[in-house]
Amino acid sequence: MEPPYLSITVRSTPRRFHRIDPIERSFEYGAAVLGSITAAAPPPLAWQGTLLGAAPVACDPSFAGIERIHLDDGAWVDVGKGWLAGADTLFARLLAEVPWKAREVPMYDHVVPEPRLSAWWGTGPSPSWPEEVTAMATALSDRYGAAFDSFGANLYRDGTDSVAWHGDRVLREQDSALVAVISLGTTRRFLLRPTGGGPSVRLDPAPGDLLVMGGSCQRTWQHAVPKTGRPVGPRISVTLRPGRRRGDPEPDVA
Ligand SMILES: O=C(O)CCC(=O)C(=O)O
Repeated sequence: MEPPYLSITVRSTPRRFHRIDPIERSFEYGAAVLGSITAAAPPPLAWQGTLLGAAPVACDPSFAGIERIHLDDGAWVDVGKGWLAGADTLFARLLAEVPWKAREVPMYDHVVPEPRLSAWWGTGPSPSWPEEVTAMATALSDRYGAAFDSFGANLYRDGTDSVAWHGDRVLREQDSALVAVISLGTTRRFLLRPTGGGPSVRLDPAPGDLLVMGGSCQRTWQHAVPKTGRPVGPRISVTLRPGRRRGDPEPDVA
C-alpha cells in the first residue's frame, strides 16, 4: 500500500449467541480505498422461545387491557401487554427471512456500523410485508386514526447490541407523532427520559408486548435500549409508524 492511502478495517468480534460471517464493505474516493467495514451477516442465533409464543400470530384488534402512561402534559406511551399472540412464531420467521444488515452511522469524521441489525420495508402495506404485520398496521391505524404505513425491524443479537438515547429524527420535528414498537424474543430494557435529562421511566417489554409512543414523545422525550452485561438472547423490535420519513433509506425488502 502506498501513501496517500488510508485503509481502516473494523471487524466484528464473535459474540456469545451468534456466528459472524463477515461482509467487507469498502469506502472509496477515486482510486483510493478510504476504509472498510465488516458488517455482521444474518445470524443464526441460539434462542429459546416461550411456552405460549409458538401460537399462530395474531394481534388483539380490541386493544383490551392497553394502559396509557402520561409522561408529561403532552407525551404519553401506551403499553399493551401480550397484544400479539404467537410472538415466537413471528420472531423465528423474521430472524430467518429478513435481509438483516448493519446500518452505518456517522461518528465524528467516520462511519461505524450500528450496534444492531435492521431492515426497512418501505411504504406499505405492500405484498412484501408479512400478512401479520399488515394486520397489526391495520389495527393500529384504526385505533389511532393515522395510517401506520412505514414498517421496519431491528435485531439486537445479544446484550452488546443497543440503541442510544434518541427521539425519532424527523418525527421529533412534528408537534405530535406516533411510533409503535412490538417486541419479540428476549425481554430487554426500554427506557424513556425527558429530552435534556431527568429520571428515566423503565419498561421491560416482553415478547408480544406493544408500546405506542405518542403526543410530543419524540420531541420532548428520548428512548433507548441500553446494552446489558447479562448474557441475553436475541430480541427483535417491529416498528410501525405513520408516514414515510424524510431521509429514510431505500427499502431493504422490495
Ligand atoms: O428496538 C426498540 O425497542 C426501539 C427501536 C427504536 O427506537 C428505533 O428504531 O428508533
